[in-house]
Amino acid sequence: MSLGKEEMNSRKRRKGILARLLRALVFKRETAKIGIYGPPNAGKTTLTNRIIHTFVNEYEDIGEATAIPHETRRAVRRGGLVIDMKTKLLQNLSPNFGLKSKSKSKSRREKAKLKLDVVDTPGLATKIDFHDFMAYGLEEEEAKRRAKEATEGVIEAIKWLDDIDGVVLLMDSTEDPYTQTNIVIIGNMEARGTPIIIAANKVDLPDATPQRIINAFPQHTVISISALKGDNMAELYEEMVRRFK
Ligand SMILES: Nc1nc2c(ncn2[C@@H]2O[C@H](COP(=O)(O)OP(=O)(O)O)[C@@H](O)[C@H]2O)c(=O)[nH]1
Ligand SMILES: [Mg+2]
Repeated sequence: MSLGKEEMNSRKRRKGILARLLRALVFKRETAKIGIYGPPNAGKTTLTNRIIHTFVNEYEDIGEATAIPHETRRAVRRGGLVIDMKTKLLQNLSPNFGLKSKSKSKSRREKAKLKLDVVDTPGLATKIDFHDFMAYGLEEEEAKRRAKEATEGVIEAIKWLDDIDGVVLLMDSTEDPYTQTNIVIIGNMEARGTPIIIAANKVDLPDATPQRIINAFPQHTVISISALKGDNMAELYEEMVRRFK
């Protein structure tokens, strides 16, 4: 007798959650590997750069943020970051960052740290067409090479999921969130039991409607941010420490 799809998914999810719990209990995970995922141009590289500028080094970039889709064609990892809730004022973090609740004891606050490796991933897409690159002024040969690399990048990003403890899934709030790509990524992560935070990016733009994202994925936490301007980053970091620790 073959199992129903629902049952299979639910078993898979239970297995994923169990494995995660066991790992957390037995190995007391020291460092969480956090993947920055999302469709092309959602702002993954911009966000990863900002996290590194804030918590490691103002002058280090993981990669270049550009308007050309699929500019990041390999997953890039930066290890050894610490999000420390005592860090107060770096790049637009509010002066009260990490000190929100007066009732929190000092020791609890000190523990509110997340050691992490961030992985900036290539954009996930269900369709990659070299003509789209030509629209950015690339020659046909170069456009075809990029399209091939972008396709390999998507596969690489999905493979990385096996090694990832938590995902920040970025979406562009000016675009329709209800895409096949977003639905497939979310379904995949839910089945694995991987914790997800959805970041509704680009809220600095006048036509941003993060509410559409909230409505599309009501089962998930959605934090509105501007990775470019630095808006609301403290909320995102706090949620990351809470969820991924
Ligand atoms: N207005 C605005 N633009 C952004 C924001 N985040 C990224 N961008 C722009 O969106 C484009 C794609 O960003 P990038 O980080 O390369 O996206 P990736 O493909 O997901 O890595 C670039 O031109 C960025 O400057 C944001 O919060 N607001
Ligand atoms: Mg990128």
